[in-house]
Amino acid sequence: MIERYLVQASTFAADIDFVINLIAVLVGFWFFLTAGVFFWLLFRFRRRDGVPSEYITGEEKEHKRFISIPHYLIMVCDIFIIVAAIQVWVNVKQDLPENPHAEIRVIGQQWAWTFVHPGPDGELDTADDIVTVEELRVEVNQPYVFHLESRDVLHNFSVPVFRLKQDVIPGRVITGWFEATKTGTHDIQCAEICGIGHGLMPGRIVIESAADHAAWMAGKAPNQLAATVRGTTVAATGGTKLAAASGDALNAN
Ligand SMILES: [Cu+2]
Repeated sequence: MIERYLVQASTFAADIDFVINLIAVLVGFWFFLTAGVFFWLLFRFRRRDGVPSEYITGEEKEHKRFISIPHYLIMVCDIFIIVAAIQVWVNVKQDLPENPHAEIRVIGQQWAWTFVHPGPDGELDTADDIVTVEELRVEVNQPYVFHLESRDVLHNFSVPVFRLKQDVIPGRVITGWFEATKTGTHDIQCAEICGIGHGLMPGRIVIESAADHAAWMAGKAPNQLAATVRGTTVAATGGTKLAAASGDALNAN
């Protein structure tokens, strides 16, 4: 259902859509059933002249089963949802790829995203790191590990086409992964209210072929931002250093 409106562009997007669809179908079934029964009862037992209302305590067995039987059936539905959700959770949030193609750093701040790419040597925190603001570039069909950091408040790194959403918490480095399955340019959003400019915190992810990605990298000399971000984390002292160095670039936006 969801992929008709928003393309699936990561290896786990279909799994997450499956869980959302499963919940929608199971909860939707009970919602429409109970709403239907409710309105039917309202109509069937509406006030009528000369018919006194019946007093029901709900304690008799034949009355109680109208609650207990649906209750047990709904609990069976819950088991399906929990099993599916845990499987997807472990795959997406607990496990990390053993041999990631590259590691990237994603830094949220009021109100922009900064991305640190490892550069041609494939290693973060080296001289050839490529730092961009509001544009993340990755190679298609390659697993990436990302490290999320915040320079100020709570943000949330959200890539809707990946079905990826992860809180970014100041003082912590949160690690996760993704593997893109389609080339293209898509939105990155902040999905946590982070201040007055929250809605103006856009980013984009450019998913490209290996050749295009190599060409982009070759044409991108390591810049001054990279030298400053290198070897620092926001959790430590790097936050203020980065702020000073990237101020010009960010203010230009
Ligand atoms: Cu934000």
